[in-house]
Amino acid sequence: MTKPVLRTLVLVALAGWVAAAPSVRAGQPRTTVRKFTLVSVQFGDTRMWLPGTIVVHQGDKVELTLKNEIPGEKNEHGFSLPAYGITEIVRHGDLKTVEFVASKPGIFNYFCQLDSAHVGGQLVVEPNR
Ligand SMILES: [Cu+2]
Repeated sequence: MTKPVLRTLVLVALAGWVAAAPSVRAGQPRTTVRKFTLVSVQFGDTRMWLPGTIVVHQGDKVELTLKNEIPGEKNEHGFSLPAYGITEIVRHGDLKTVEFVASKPGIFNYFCQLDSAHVGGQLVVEPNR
């Protein structure tokens, strides 16, 4: 094996090692990223966000992708999670992404803030021990 080829192989191996290294420093807790897709749907006359319950751990980074699949003339529905200061409008056919750190343990409601008749859901944040 020639020296330039060997050098290239070493550099590629090092780059892979660096890319695979965890992004946390020693002694710091690792952040878990929890991703969910929440879909606003209608069954019969009932409109709701599904899944109706999502469970994470305190300290998790939460990424929610919001989709509005409710048919009809009104093409905007809301997603509100007041405990984490989140209020969004989701248009039919668009995706909205929201991110937050689940810093507070507890059970928190999410719902459509535009239509009080919608069935809401709950974010469950399990406490750290
Ligand atoms: Cu709505």
